[in-house]
Amino acid sequence: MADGIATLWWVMFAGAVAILVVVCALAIVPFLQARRGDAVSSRVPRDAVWLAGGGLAFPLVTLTALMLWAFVIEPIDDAALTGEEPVRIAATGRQWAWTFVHEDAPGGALALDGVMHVPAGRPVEITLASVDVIHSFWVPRLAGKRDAIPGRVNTITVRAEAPGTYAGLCAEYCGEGHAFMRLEVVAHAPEDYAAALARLVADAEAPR
Ligand SMILES: [Cu+2]
Repeated sequence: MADGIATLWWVMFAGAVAILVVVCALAIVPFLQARRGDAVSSRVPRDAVWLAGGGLAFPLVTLTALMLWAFVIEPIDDAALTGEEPVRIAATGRQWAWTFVHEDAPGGALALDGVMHVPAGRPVEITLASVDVIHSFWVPRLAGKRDAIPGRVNTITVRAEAPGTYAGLCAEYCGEGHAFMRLEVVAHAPEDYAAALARLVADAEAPR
């Protein structure tokens, strides 16, 4: 989820900065030694040590550690959210809008354009479909992006930790209206969710 992705990003950033600093420091060493008139050959390790250590061992260790972090240790995957019965919402992308069908709404299903209502603190299983081209569902504060592909149904499970409004957008270029293909996730306090859905259903049914 979004927390895991952010943590992974910071770990990679810190690692990249550390490597950059060390490489820059090592690059300066020969110049300093030459300036002091030291015999370079007696101070620095031989080429083979640099090649095996810096060229093979170091990348192998750091990249393996990062891969383990990404795939094993840090569970970014939806699996982190299993175990609790999710709220189900069916999302459909089209040029250029999202429709969200709230399957748990009283009286069947409530379809809303551009806005999705969820309970905070509970997993929400969102199925993603498209009726025309590839779109991508992305709410940065909740999770990574996931594509909505014509002819198949993808699933993403998210959880809003606190009540509030979370902005989202289509993250796959889908035509001239792509930039305006936005969405909102409104998270309600869990105890208010049923009432909020009932209110939305009543609004949708009210004559205009
Ligand atoms: Cu798009």
